Amino acid sequence: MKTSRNDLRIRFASLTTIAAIALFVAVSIALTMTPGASAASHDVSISNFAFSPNSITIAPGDTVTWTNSDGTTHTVIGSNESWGSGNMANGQTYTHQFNETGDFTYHCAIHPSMTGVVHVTSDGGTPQQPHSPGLSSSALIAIIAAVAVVAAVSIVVLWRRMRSKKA
Ligand SMILES: [Cu+2]
Repeated sequence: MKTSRNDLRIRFASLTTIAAIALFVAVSIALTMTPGASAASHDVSISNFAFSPNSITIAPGDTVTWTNSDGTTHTVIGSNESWGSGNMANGQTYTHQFNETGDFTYHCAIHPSMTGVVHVTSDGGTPQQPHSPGLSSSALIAIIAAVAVVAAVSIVVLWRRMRSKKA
């Protein structure tokens, strides 16, 4: 009796551990493989009457922060005027999030010769990673769900066995 109960306890413990590890691995894989999981922030400095860099490539959802490092007041205004800052004195910043892909040219409203462009591309300008097997997110969700269900069922079955043995 004692040995069998201990035996069950060991089996229960190892199964729980295995299930937990499997779940952890599945979630880790899913997180590393989910593209664009983290939005990046980019900095553009305004100095010597120029945007630096005056051309950047980012991914959708990324933000760009312009900082006026000149003693002169500048602005950042999109060419279509749908986005942009007000007057920026020295040290002031303006941040804009770009959610759609495209080329967004902009300039300084006070000094129109100051121009720049933000390229928003799906790969954010980084060379496409050799994205292993290319599992779709729905497939990943299915795998995670399956692992979770198997783990839960195993735990419940073993728990019940343990209780019935006890009784
Ligand atoms: Cu300016």
